[in-house]
Amino acid sequence: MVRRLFFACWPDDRIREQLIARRDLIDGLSRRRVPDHNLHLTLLFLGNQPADRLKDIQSLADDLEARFFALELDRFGWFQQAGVAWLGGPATPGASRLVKALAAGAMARGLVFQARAFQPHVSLFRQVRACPALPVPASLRWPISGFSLIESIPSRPYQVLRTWPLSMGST
Ligand code: 2AM
Repeated sequence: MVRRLFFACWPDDRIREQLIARRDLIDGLSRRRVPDHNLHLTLLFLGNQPADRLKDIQSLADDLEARFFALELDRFGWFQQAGVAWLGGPATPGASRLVKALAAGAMARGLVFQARAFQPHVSLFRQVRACPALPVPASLRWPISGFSLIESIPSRPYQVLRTWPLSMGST
């Protein structure tokens, strides 16, 4: 049995509202709007993993020491090939460190996954075949005080399996 898993920043209600407001600015790009309850920012996509590796996957997050950071989501974009329209921003050092540490922990445990370059984004619409010029949104500052392990099950809302806090001390 396999489970489709990824680590992500999961929005609280305030950030979700802000994401929805920005998604509304580009409404109608396609009929596949990402539902409110699925909005997230992927840190590391693990994909299908043997179910019996779930404990190892959690232990890699348990062992990780990472600090609070913030993301600035200040632009809309479009991944043409994937047909995804998104809200995103630059990869800050704190975010990149966390992604690297997650990937290193996954590799150290022998997990097989396809690492993609980290490009912070929240997917807003899928199946966007053509994209008009997009507006410039008001920048959204998203303080990231934790990260979550998420499971994707077809036709169901993403499930937050567990959340780990990030430490608040200065670097
Ligand atoms: P996307 O939103 O840009 O499509 C669940 O599928 C999450 O994992 C989505 O945020 C998705 O990104 C991301 N994802 C899916 N396949 C991926 C891959 N091969 N590499 C990195 N992220 C992936």
